[in-house]
Amino acid sequence: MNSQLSPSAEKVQRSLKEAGFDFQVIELPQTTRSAQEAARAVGCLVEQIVKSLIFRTKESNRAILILVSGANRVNEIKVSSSLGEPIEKADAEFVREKTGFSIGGVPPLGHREKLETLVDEDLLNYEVIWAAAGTPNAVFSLSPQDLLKITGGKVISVK
Ligand code: 5CA
Repeated sequence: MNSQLSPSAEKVQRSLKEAGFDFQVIELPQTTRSAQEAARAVGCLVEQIVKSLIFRTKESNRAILILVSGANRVNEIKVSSSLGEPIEKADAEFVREKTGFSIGGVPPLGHREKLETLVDEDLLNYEVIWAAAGTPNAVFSLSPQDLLKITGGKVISVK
């Protein structure tokens, strides 16, 4: 099973296993590049899709991973004030450098370095949510509680 995962999706599957979780990464024929597309591909609400967004702290140049419900937009002012430092959306190169993955497939775990992680409280409204798994057509499903376990993320209001 899953012997045909592409290398980036396989990397995520391995990270999940190493963290002690059984979640099955699946690669779909359809694109899951955006939250809308992922929701359509797996047949769930867009709110159940986990967007793994990388922000950059403007002063200390750190990467912050914000896991956002697919329908929400990050309020940068609000998150900045909770971090005590302004943030901005990272560019594609910074994302690749910090995570080892390309935009559209960035997973919530398995990054090159351990990232400080914030989790949108709205994701806790659903029993099952879906996250990207390394490529623009790879995903896996889990509960919001397990998302907190695998990421060590802190729940906040982001929108
Ligand atoms: N696979 C899907 C759903 S699981 C996914 O990865 N969605 S995502 O929202 O986490 O990733 C796409 C996000 O990347 C977009 O919402 C957008 O915020 C960001 N993005 C897209 N293009 C760029 C770009 N050129 N520079 C910086 N960020 C970008």
